[in-house]
Amino acid sequence: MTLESLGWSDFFRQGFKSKALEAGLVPARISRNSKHVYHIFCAEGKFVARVSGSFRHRANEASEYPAVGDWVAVKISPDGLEAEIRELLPRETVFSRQGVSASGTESKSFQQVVACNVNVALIVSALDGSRGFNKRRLERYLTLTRQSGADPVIILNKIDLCEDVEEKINEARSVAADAPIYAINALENNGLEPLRQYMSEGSTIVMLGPSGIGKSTIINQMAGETLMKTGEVREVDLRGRHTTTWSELLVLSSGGVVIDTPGLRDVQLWSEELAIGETFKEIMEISESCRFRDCSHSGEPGCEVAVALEEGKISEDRLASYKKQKKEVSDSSRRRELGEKRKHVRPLRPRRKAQRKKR
Ligand SMILES: Nc1nc2c(ncn2[C@@H]2O[C@H](COP(=O)(O)OP(=O)(O)O)[C@@H](O)[C@H]2O)c(=O)[nH]1
Ligand SMILES: [Mg+2]
Ligand SMILES: [Zn+2]
Repeated sequence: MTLESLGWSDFFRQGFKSKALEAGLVPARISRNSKHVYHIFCAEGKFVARVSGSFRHRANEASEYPAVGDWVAVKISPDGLEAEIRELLPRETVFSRQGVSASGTESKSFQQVVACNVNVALIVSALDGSRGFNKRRLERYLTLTRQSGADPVIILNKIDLCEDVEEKINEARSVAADAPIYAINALENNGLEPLRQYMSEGSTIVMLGPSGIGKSTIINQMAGETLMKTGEVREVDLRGRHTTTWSELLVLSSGGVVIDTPGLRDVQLWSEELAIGETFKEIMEISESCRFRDCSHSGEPGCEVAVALEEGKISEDRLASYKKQKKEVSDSSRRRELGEKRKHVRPLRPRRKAQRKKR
C-alpha cells in the first residue's frame, strides 16, 4: 500500500513535516474505529492501534480524537508488530454531526466527527418507495456536505423500482442547488460509469444516506469486487444478519478511497449558517432584499421572501426546512455555549473550500 493510494497529498505532507522530525514517526490513515481502537493503513501495512497517553492527555474533546479518514502520525514498535498513534494531522475537510450528551438535567451538544478528509460526498437516495427519497433529508445532507468542505453529488438509486424517474430527478433538482444528480440502478450496474470521475487515486469519497438504499452495492460495483456486505438491514436485526454499524475506509484497487457509512437516518446538523445558505441559495439571494438585515421572514414588514412565497417563486416546504435548519444550528450553539468551558474556540470549518487545491 503506497501513501498515495491512501490519498496522501501535499496538504497532509505539510502537516506532517514537524512531526516527522520527531524520530521515526510515519503517516497512517484511519480506516475504522470503535471505542478508541483504531484500524490504520500505512505504507508499512495494516495495524490496530491506540492513541498514546500523551495524546489522550492533550485531547479535550471528542472531535480532537482521530476519526475515519484522518491522517495520523504513528510510532511503529521496533519488532514491527504494534503501532501507537502520537499525533493527529491537520484535517482538510471534516464531516460532523451534532451529538448530544446529557449530564444531570442539562444536555450539551458536541461535535461528533463522522468522516475526515473527504473530497466528494455521494448523497444516496433510493427511488423504491416513500422512505428512500426525501427532499428534506437531501437538504440536510447538502448542508452537512457544504459545511464539511467537500463537494456534494446526488445519487438516485434503484431506478428499476420507480415508475417516474424524471419526476424524481426534477424533485431532487429543486433542492440540489448546483450539485450534480445521477439516476442509477446499482444492482445491475446501470449508470455508474460517470461516477468513476470522482474515484481516482488521491481522492476520497464518502457514501451518505440511510441504510438499505444501496450504498454498499454502489461501492462493490465501483470496486468490481465485494468489499462490503450488502442487503444488511437495520441494526436492531437480531436474526444474525450483519449490519454496517461503523464507518469504514476502503482502498479501491482501481484507484481512490471510499468511506462507507452506516445508515445515518436522522442526522442533527453541526453547522454554521454559511453552509445552510449554500443549501438554500435562492432563499438567501432573495433575503438580501428584505428590509431588515436580520429579517427572520416571519411576517416582518418589507420581507421579500414573503413576497416570493406569495408569488410561488419559493415553496412553503422549502422555507420551513430552511427555518428549521437555522433553528437547529442556533439551538445547538446555545447549548454549546451553556455547556462550554473551553478557553479557545476554533472555527468549525477547517479550511475554506476556495483555498483547496482543485484536482
Ligand atoms: N432493485 C434494486 N435493488 C438494489 C439496488 N441497489 C441496491 N439494491 C438492494 O438494496 C439492498 C440494500 O443495499 P445495500 O447496498 O446493502 O444498502 P446500504 O445499506 O445503503 O449499504 C440490497 O438487497 C441490494 O441488493 C438497485 O439499484 N435496485
Ligand atoms: Mg451498507
Ligand atoms: Zn425577510
